Amino acid sequence: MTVTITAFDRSPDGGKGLARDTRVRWALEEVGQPYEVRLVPWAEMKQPEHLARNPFGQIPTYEEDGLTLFETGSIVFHIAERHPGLLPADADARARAITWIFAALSTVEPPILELVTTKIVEGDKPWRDDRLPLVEARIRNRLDQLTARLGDAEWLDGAFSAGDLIMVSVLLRLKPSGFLATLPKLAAYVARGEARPAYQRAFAAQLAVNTRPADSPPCPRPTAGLVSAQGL
Ligand code: GTB
Repeated sequence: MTVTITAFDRSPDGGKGLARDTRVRWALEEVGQPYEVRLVPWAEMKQPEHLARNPFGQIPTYEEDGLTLFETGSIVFHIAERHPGLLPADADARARAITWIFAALSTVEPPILELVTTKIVEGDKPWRDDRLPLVEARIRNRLDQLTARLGDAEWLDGAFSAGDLIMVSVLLRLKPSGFLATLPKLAAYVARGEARPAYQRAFAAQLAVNTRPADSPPCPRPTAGLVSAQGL
């Protein structure tokens, strides 16, 4: 089976691992599935070739023997369904782990993305200063609720699962904001995720892409060049 994902040719974060291909890389590393990476330059993200993979012209996408997927949650869920290691065998435990994928993406991540929007995208707008405390309060509320549920457990529901993978990935986006520093249990949860060897490999692979020399050959057109995940 050949798996190919897409990633930014150069991520705006310069390799901090915040672009969402890191989540997919992490899932593939957890299950031991080798993969190739198709680097998509900005100029090509909204071109027909990439829109055929993702109608919104975004990364990451996932291609596997004729199947093309987009949306990180769906991709990670698919990987977890096809390989052992990211979802429990017990049907109820599996349903709960899947619930955490949805909770991370639809309940925890939205206010975190609002923070990025308020601070960066709308940073020069007149409403920024009024809006920021409201957004921060919404995040704090979610993090307090999550902390209460996590308690002293290592992971959200028994063994590490795709739900934890997505939740840790979502929370990593908060690192620069200082929120996690005020919530030691949640910070330790995120640190446990980051310490996993599979995360480390995923992070290193995206870092290599995003820190390759500026004068390295330009990314070839997607159909022409598949770059090995380990090869960069
Ligand atoms: N819901 C989709 C999913 O989960 O797959 C969202 C995908 C998405 O937002 N993709 C972004 C993208 O392609 C990259 S990850 N953006 C280009 C576009 O929309 O035209 C989001 C992201 C980008 C950059 C940083 N960064 O530099 O810190 C962090 C996260």
